[in-house]
Amino acid sequence: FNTLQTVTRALAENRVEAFYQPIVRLDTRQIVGLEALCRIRTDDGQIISAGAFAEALQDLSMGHLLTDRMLSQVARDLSGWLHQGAPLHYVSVNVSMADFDQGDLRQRIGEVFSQHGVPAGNVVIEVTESVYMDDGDRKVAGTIEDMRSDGLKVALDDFGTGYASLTHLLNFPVDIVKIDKTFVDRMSGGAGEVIIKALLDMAAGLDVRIVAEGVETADQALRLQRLGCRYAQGYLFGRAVDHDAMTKMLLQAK
Ligand code: G
Ligand code: G
Ligand code: MN
Ligand code: NA
Repeated sequence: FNTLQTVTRALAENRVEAFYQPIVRLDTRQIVGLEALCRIRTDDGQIISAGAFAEALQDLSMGHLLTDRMLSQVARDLSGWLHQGAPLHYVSVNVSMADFDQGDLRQRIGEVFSQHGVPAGNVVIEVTESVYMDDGDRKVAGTIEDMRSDGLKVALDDFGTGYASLTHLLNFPVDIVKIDKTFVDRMSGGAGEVIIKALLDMAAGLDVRIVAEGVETADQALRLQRLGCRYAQGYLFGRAVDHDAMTKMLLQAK
């Protein structure tokens, strides 16, 4: 399995695809947003998840090609869903350091969504904590500031996995913080719960929205809700599915 070769072929053969995982309100379980996750469909119809080609997503010469593919599908899909009146506030797209290094991320995003008539406010750009950590020259910080002034929303992904997580919130103002699954996993044990509580208190002061990730059990959902967490994502609410399956789900919820 040569990753870059597999991905190059998949791009050429149009087998790179955005799947969508729901992000819900914990109290009503209504879908508020979707996270777009990159998938490859093999010749025989199998689905390869992004984890298996993470190397390509980070690659300087290939990462932006995958991101462009994701952005244009997401723009088209989101435009369709909004026109059909789907009760959906946003779709979030993951970007990597390779995208920031490319230098024209802000323009690429702006163009593709305006081509499809999608307002910037319906788009969330997810940036992982590791990208923030590598930003010595504040190039990422500058791009994020510009994107937010364009009306795009920005989410800090995998929050809590790096050191100095709290410092990042001061240096990089964002709209959404996604609490990493590792804290949700350790919630019933105690420590994770304390940390989530502290983050929620801080969020209230900073005017950021918190999304808990990787929620798999009803017990976790209940504990999060008791702590005052309003939004969550995870297998309990749904896995990532393709455009057609998500369309059915959204129109059912209408
Ligand atoms: O979907 P999955 O669990 O396989 O994702 C594994 C990792 O790949 C996650 O960290 C996720 O954020 C990342 N990922 C998924 N889709 C994309 C994408 O389109 N671009 C980037 N940069 N990362 C993605
Ligand atoms: O790094 P990021 O948060 O973007 O990663 C999202 C990844 O987490 C995706 O690959 C998605 O498939 C995976 N994921 C989403 N919900 C759950 C969950 O409830 N449990 C587990 N184990 N993985 C999840
Ligand atoms: Mn993400
Ligand atoms: Na994450």
